[in-house]
Amino acid sequence: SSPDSDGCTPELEKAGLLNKTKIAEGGKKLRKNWSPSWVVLVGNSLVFFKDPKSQTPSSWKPGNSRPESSVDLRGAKLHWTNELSSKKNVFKLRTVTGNEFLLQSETDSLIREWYTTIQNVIDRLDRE
Ligand code: I3S
Repeated sequence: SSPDSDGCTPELEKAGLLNKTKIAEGGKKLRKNWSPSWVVLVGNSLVFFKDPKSQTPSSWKPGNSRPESSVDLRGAKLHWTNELSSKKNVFKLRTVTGNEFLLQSETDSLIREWYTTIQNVIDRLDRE
């Protein structure tokens, strides 16, 4: 059986290293500050961890490490953007509470996978 045969642990959808910056908090614009972040998509949340070097896909669990922040994906919006950064492969994530993040990877296929996987979770939550 799977390690979560009781179904009490939310499903780990995806984990990996992305460049991240928060650009708004509650609708208020913030100064950009890009940094690498270990990003974990689990259940209805996108969870950010600070120190990518100490993270592995199995170390996201509560108690194993402390998330920097966590984003509720219910009602969130994703948009590819060429205007908000000079970097390539950037999309914006906006939460219902008006928090906005840019996520980026130099690897086209990788950032497309993240976009699709996060959008699938948002779509699933929209149908609930
Ligand atoms: O939107 P901006 O102001 O061009 O964003 C750049 C700044 O955040 C810059 O930091 P300083 O304001 O301390 O110079 C960053 O180093 C750049 O990476 C930001 O631009 P990009 O195009 O990389 O998102």
